[in-house]
Amino acid sequence: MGEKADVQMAQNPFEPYVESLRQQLEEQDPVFLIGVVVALAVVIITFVFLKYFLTSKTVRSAVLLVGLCDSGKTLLFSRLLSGKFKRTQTSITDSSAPYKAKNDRGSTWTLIDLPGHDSLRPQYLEKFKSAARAIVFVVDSAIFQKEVRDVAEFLYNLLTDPVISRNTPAVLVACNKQDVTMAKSAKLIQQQLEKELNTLRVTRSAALSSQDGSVGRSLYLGRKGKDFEFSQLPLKVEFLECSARGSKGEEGDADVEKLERSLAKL
Ligand SMILES: Nc1nc2c(ncn2[C@@H]2O[C@H](COP(=O)(O)OP(=O)(O)O)[C@@H](O)[C@H]2O)c(=O)[nH]1
Ligand SMILES: [Mg+2]
Repeated sequence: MGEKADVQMAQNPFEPYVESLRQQLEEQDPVFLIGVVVALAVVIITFVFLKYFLTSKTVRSAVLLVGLCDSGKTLLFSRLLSGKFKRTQTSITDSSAPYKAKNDRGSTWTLIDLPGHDSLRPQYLEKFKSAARAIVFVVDSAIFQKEVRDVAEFLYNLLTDPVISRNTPAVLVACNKQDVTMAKSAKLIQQQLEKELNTLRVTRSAALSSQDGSVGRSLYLGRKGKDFEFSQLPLKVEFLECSARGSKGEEGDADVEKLERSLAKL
């Protein structure tokens, strides 16, 4: 019996190496061994987490239409889905439908029209923000001058939201109603919003710190000590012009090509 084992040992060419490795390991400091095990564990856990985060990103497939009341979200919603003009009613609930992006991959997003009314907005945003792959922020360019304050506040709340700044969905600012003669251009709207957000972030963080004495919870928008620009944000903010109504009125096509192109790139 003992002879048999000896023969087997002699046959295994790796046996001497394994044996010396075992001896070396035994000579090592146990702290070193624990270190090796911990390092391996950390690497494995990192991989599992990475995989989890990457897959959870692909799960996010909602495209949210948000914006103040009457900015044209519901009309954009039906234009993107069917191309048809619809007389809209004030929406009090959300509606959603699958939207096929115009790209080769044939990506399908869930387009969600959120009600714009002030009292309903937070609860619906809360419901869908974690699923957002992109947020289409619709602005009424025709009366932008009058609404700039409200638009900036809404955008500020969106951009400083902890879930949104963690998930970093693409934000597409759709400067709608470009068919109206007095409509402001996307460039001008961007500049005005940057100016407005620049002051808003100072007043907001000051108000917060005087309230509870800490600024830890709130997120400071952009870079400190520099004038605010959208390019400072961790998420991509893109400004584009569109007209859900279109220049030819209700019978004609909408002018939403730029928006469709951006949605195809998501
Ligand atoms: N002139 C013009 N009117 C628009 C445009 N988009 C929407 N509207 C009108 O603006 C009003 C509000 O649109 P709606 O889609 O209900 O806005 P919502 O409250 O954001 O859903 C409706 O009377 C639309 O016909 C546009 O691009 N140009
Ligand atoms: Mg609506």
